[in-house]
Amino acid sequence: MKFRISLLCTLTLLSVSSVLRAQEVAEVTLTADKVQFLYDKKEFTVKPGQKVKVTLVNPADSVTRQPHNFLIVKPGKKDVVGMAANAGMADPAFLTTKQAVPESPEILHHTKLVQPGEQDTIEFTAPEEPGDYPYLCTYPGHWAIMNGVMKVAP
Ligand SMILES: [Cu+2]
Repeated sequence: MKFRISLLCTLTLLSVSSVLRAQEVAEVTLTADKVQFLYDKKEFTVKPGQKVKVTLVNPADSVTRQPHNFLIVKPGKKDVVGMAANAGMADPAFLTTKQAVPESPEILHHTKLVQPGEQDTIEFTAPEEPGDYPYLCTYPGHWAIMNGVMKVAP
């Protein structure tokens, strides 16, 4: 009887650990360029429904002193969100309270506006739907070149 219970426990632990492996967190660090408006990665890949941890690092630079952020948006919506960011400049709170994040239903997740020498980490669950999910920096004027793609693929 004791043997059977311990076997059952072992089997349960084994299945739990294989589930955990499948749900391994995808940890991604994006570092902004010190001078140009660029991330150091143009793409990264995660699995559908996977837990994802993204850290945006903004290296200090005494010359540019440039803040950046990181937004993931729905497939095909990079330009719409980028244009909304350009329009956001009319709002005095855009670069402060709003962290340069425009109001748009196309935005899935975002960091705060990361100042030089700082970093921010966000955690989210990847979409279940495979596809190319654009990411971009919505500090005005950056998004057209400061962007990339999070690929969701099984
Ligand atoms: Cu930027």
